[in-house]
Amino acid sequence: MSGAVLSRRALLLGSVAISLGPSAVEAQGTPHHHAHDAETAQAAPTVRQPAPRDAYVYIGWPQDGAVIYGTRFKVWFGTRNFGVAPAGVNRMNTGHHHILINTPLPKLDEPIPNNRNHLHFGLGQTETILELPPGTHTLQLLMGDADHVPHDPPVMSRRITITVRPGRTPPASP
Ligand SMILES: [Cu+2]
Repeated sequence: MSGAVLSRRALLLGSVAISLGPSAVEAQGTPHHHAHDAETAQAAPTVRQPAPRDAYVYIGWPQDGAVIYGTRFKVWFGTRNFGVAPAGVNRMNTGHHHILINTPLPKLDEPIPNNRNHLHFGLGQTETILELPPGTHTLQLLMGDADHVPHDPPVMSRRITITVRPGRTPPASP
């Protein structure tokens, strides 16, 4: 199995090298640990769990286009025809939430990255308090399975745009 993965990687690398031509030499000059990261990602399970066609997830609050006063604000998540389960729990038609902040969709056949633009809610949370600087931001929800891999088809919300303004509104929740 790992042999198949390796050969697929080799094919991918080969095609990249061909399409990039001379600049591929520069790309290969990137530090070695990047290659190791790629290996780690490839070694992780990449079988995508099925999701019902009618499953969806949405951002209950804030709404698309909202102007929010205060850099700390609550976000809550909703699902339909799909359940929430903590990370590590394999159960059909469930997953845990991820918020993508100011970033496009990640690769759907790999675990969702874990960084400030990709927040995991691996305990099964359905709301959070975000802290974002003043300005315009995009938010999108994407469910991941027990191993943080998006389902097939992906269960994700629309990407919304919000504007955060400095201000002193009372917190939305205690
Ligand atoms: Cu996750």
